[in-house]
Amino acid sequence: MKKYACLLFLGFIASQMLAQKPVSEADYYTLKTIAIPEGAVLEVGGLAPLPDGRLGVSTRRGEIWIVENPYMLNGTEPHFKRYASGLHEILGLAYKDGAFYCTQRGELTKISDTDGDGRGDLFECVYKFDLSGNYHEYAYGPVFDSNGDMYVTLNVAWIGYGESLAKWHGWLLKIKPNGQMEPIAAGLRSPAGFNINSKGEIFYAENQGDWVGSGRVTHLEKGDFAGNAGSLNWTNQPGSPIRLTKAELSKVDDGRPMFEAAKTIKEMKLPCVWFPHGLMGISTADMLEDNTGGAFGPFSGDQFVADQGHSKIMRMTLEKVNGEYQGACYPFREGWASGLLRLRWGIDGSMFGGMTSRGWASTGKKDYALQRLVWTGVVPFEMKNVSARADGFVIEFTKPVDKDLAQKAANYQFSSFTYKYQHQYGSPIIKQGNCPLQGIIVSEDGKTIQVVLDSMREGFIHEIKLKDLKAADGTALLHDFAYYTMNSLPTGAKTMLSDAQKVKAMPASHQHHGGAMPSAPSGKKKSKAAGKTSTLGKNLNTQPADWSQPDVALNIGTKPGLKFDREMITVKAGQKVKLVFNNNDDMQHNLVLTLPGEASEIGAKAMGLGLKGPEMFYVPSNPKVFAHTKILDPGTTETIYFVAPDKPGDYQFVCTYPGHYLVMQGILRVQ
Ligand SMILES: [Cu+2]
Repeated sequence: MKKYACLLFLGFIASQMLAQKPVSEADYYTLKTIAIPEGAVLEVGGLAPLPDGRLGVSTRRGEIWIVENPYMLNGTEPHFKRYASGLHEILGLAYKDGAFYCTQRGELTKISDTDGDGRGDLFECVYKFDLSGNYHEYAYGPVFDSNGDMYVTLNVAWIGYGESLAKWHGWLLKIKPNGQMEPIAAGLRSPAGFNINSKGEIFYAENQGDWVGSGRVTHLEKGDFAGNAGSLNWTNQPGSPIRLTKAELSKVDDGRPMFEAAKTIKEMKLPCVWFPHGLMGISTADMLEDNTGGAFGPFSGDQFVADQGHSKIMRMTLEKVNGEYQGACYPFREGWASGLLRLRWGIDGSMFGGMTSRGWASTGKKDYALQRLVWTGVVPFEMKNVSARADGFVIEFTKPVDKDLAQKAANYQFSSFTYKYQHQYGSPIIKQGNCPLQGIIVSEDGKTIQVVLDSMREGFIHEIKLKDLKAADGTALLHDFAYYTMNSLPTGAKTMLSDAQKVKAMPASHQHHGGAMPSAPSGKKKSKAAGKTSTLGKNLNTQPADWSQPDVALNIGTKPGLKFDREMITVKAGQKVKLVFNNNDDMQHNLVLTLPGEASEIGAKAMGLGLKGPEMFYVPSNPKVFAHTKILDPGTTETIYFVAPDKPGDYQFVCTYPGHYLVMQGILRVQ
């Protein structure tokens, strides 16, 4: 208690200081790195904090370690002891009543230390998983429910598309301690993260892929189909709570939004929150509900969602509208050391993050890492919650807002969009439109702002962008955007606005002030088309008419782990080049040729394209780019033609798909 009061006091002092300078995530949440001893390759697959303060860690190398003193109290070193080894890729770990439970590739295993020497010595199979041997048949869990039953999820295989080659892959399964299994939900693709919240409800996070336009979180109940077709191979099996077939699903496989597909496929469960690809993250992983009672900051009851590829965590808030969950996602804390796969609470309300990036590259550069995220005691100025109304949103903040800034219409921007539901990999952003702001109502205490909007759309993701808002104490907003998934528009009367609350019609030139958004269909068509042309001119797919033949033909492919299959290619100055880019990986990629030393800047600019990114193939319109491909789906090829620069040097090629540029680069040497 005393420590907590002290924290609050320090927090008060720090917040007074912060009000004076730009804010960063590290001002509020500190990452502490847990030193891993040499000899331990801690590619974390699972984390299980023990009640006595030690931490169980399972690895993709098939080991389980017990870390003593993971909190590094008084600056002392942690101590690692190997509890088990020789297991097969343990991607999930739990601890209950003195035993560890883990998912290996082929089974759910209970491990006990019967002689008390600190090493597991009794290995019991609880339930065996069917396997085809495909590399993509990952198994996750277990997560215990309050009855002591376990839940696991199984990935579909990857054979150029997601397919369930062995029974129950693509499913959420419930397994009793005696090994009795009950299939619960289907349609899962790559369910690396799932949890059971304090109400006993199951949520799982999905990665972009085939049938999955973007990352998302879905509330799963028995009989739900979450969208990926592979799992439907087993709906004819005894015990399946779902009867849906691939043939029935193919009838809606025409690129219509998932919201529309769900109108005819009654088993289909819509995500409660979409995490727009590249804008919020690129590969959702573990989930964790904030049940720390305030020890982790002002977000009690929210859920945190890890992103493996972007080495960060995001935050999610939910509300029930017309009987189903929907809600919003927000950025939270980036800068983790490696690919963030697992999240668990420590006994002090800090958050452990277990990381690995082998084969699943990440913006955090380390191959593996273990870190702990600790609240500094300072409350950040954030959107705490976004809640839907029939004609807008109520945005709640962690602190009272500066009311003058909150009244300015130019500080808000709203739009909506969705994705295709299709068997192809991922989706472009489609059906985008603006939601003009009509009214602003700031609450008396300054903690909430109600915005009244035009053109809200059921079934769409709504982007909420705030600019230049400050707290009443002068603190800048830490994150200024959120995405709300509007599966259902709340019913209710239209908000009555007083004259003071009504937004005055702005001059047309201010309508899209400073935003990253393309304008509405009727809007600034000219500038948009111009931007597109200058980029597309560098994407020549046919041999120029004045070439009799190319001087040189090159091939570049992709490899798993965000790599090109060649690190350097060499051409002569001024040569006519034909380049075949072959994407043999299981993710989308492009290839962008830049001036020497400019690849990272172009990659960073690509991430800043926002909602415009997909339609521009994530290629910024920039003179430092001299040729590029489009975004290639897995297993596809594109041929481009360009003339090598006249000036010799080490030019670069880079994939500008969001987040990939940090690692996916090579050299085009011009001699
Ligand atoms: Cu890429």
